[in-house]
Amino acid sequence: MRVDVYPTVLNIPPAEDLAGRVAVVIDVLRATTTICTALANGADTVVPILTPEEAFQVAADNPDRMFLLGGERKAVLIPGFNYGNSPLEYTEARVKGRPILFTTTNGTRAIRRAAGADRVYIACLLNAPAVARELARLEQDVAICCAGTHDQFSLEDTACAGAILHFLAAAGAPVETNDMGVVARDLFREYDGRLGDLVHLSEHGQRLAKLGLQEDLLFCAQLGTLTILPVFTEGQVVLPD
Ligand code: 3SL
Ligand code: MG
Repeated sequence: MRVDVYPTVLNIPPAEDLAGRVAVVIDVLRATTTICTALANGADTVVPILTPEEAFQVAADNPDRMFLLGGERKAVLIPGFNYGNSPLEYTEARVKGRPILFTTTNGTRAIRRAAGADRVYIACLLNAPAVARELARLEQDVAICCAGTHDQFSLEDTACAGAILHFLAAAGAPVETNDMGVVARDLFREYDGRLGDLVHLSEHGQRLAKLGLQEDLLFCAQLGTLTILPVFTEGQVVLPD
């Protein structure tokens, strides 16, 4: 199977190039980690939305759905939203059974751009080994779509892509990859066992640390704590039955 890695939202192939492939979207800091955490804690669905204005509109048009509004701009809570983009905010007590409208700077854009693939998985370090096992089972070609930060390569998303390639190899899957995939796999292997260091070293990690969000960095750097496989389908991220 062929597993190519794309480093930023801008590099995500157009829908016609994703057709026939499985996509995996990654934004370790912090959108996909937060989405996975919310769903693991029982959120009904997470709807990736491109702008705060659109989120307010969808909530106003569907008062019966009782949507929660979550996300960030410049890494902080959007005025009028219920929660920001810290996975630690999405506790079971707050999200169980609730649908969430979610908008972030890079992550939700990446999810929406990957929509042309046959199936779109949402991944982060927490569920990377589980996603790799699922890809090995499917034996279909894969596009690993990193969100990156403001259209630039990011260490943490690339390492997570590398983790998926590493665990695919561990599962015995014969994988061909592109140059970005080779870099990603080597980066993960270099930092395996000290992903917290890598996340702290990353540019965006340092930005979040300056905002006092060190706990988020530690949380997002955990490897393999979840086995869920969220999929983006019909405009929303859900856990399949
Ligand atoms: O860009 C995004 O999608 C966010 O996850 C970035 S932040 O970590 O909330 O700043
Ligand atoms: Mg990010």
